[in-house]
Amino acid sequence: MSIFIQTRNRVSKFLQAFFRKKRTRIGIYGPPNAGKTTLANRIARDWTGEEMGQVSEIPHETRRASRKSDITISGSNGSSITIDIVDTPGVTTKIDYMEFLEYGVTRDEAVVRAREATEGVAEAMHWLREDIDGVIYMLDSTEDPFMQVNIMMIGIIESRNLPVIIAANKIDLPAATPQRIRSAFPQHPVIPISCLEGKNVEDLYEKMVNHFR
Ligand SMILES: Nc1nc2c(ncn2[C@@H]2O[C@H](COP(=O)(O)OP(=O)(O)O)[C@@H](O)[C@H]2O)c(=O)[nH]1
Ligand SMILES: [Mg+2]
Repeated sequence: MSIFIQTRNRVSKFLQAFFRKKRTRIGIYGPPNAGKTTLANRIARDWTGEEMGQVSEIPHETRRASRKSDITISGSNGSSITIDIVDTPGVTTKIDYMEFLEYGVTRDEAVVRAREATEGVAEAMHWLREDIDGVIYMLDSTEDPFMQVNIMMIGIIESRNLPVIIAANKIDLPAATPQRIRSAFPQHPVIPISCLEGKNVEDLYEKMVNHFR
């Protein structure tokens, strides 16, 4: 090998190491019960073999953001990304402890839950400002996508110029209308999925590899 090529290779290795992109942090945002933790667990399970967090039908089960680092996702064309997945509490504009009482939680527990959930939302918003490189915005396809909180959150994400993929979840349910989500947010890629059954999650992984690089 000529000395020129050797030197060039060495320089390019050095530059690669020097400018190595920091890890990409992907936050999963969206309203309570959309399936964020179910997705985080599925991603973690599919690519690392471990679960992340507790899934529950009680709103605000996830009250603190939780993170799993160094997950490498590969696409079909051989490219891959290494990401940290951040599962966030559901963002709402109103958290009422009364809402937990319906799920058999005691009054005292419900008050604590509501307070923790409020702090969790503030924390998730802080992360969005400071610490996130891309967003999976998770929606339940059986719900109205035009909820005020969705419009507000997508607006904040856009104002930060963060790449976003909208996951239209729960397409296994007969009432699911992912096309409503598509027409609500035509400016962003929308991937219809079922986190529960695993339907189309491969499409989501493929999109993540290409969109978050
Ligand atoms: N039918 C259906 N239910 C789902 C799906 N994904 C999540 N769920 C359910 O929705 C509820 C809320 O899920 P969770 O992941 O805790 O939502 P989070 O609040 O957004 O983190 C749980 O009962 C899940 O089992 C899905 O694809 N289809
Ligand atoms: Mg959750």
